[in-house]
Amino acid sequence: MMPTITAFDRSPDQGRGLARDTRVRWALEEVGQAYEVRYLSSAAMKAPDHLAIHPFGQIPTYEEGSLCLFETGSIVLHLAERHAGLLPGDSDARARAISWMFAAVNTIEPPILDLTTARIFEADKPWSAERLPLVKDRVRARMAQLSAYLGAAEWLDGAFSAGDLLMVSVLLRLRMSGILDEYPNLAAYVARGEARPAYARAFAAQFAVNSPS
Ligand code: GTB
Repeated sequence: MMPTITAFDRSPDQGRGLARDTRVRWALEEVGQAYEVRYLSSAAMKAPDHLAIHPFGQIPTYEEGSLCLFETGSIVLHLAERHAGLLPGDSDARARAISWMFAAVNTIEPPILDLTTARIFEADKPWSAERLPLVKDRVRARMAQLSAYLGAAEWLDGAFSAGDLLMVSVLLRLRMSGILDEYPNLAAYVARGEARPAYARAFAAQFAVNSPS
């Protein structure tokens, strides 16, 4: 059965691939699963039909027959468990890859989101300039740890996995701040992720809908 995901009818990022449907599209492309997209306006995201499948009224969601999922971590894990290619066969390596999935969305993404909030949504607050260096330092602290762990490795734990897919997707959001480039091995890691044909297909699919015309 062909799954259906939801996405912004027009992403505010104008096709830069930062909205979270891109990571779900990427996982679908990695495993070779065709999919459909239902595009939603901001109002439609908060309407009862959508709230019935996403309690927080957000995108993306994933529907496959009677199964409805929300949260990108859980959607990518579902795809990785049902299809070959995103999790190792060895059970210990699989558990480690899942740890990296959680690390991406639970440990690395929150300070990056906080930075986005500080740079964009709180920029006009009187305390913004004073707070921003603290927020950047928290991001840099995590980046330094991740950079030290990755070292010269190609991926986080052996072969490319769903852990890398989520980690690259999260790190991509740092690029605009300039902080990603302060860690050349992380910048190269993100570039390796973006160079994967499946990522290119996912990016192109969302770009076709969101790019300014
Ligand atoms: N934890 C959830 C998950 O991982 O699925 C978070 C989902 C989420 O934040 N979805 C956002 C959303 O639906 C879209 S991706 N927001 C609408 C709302 O909450 O009402 C976040 C996002 C939005 C815009 C940009 N951008 O313009 O660059 C980037 C990312």
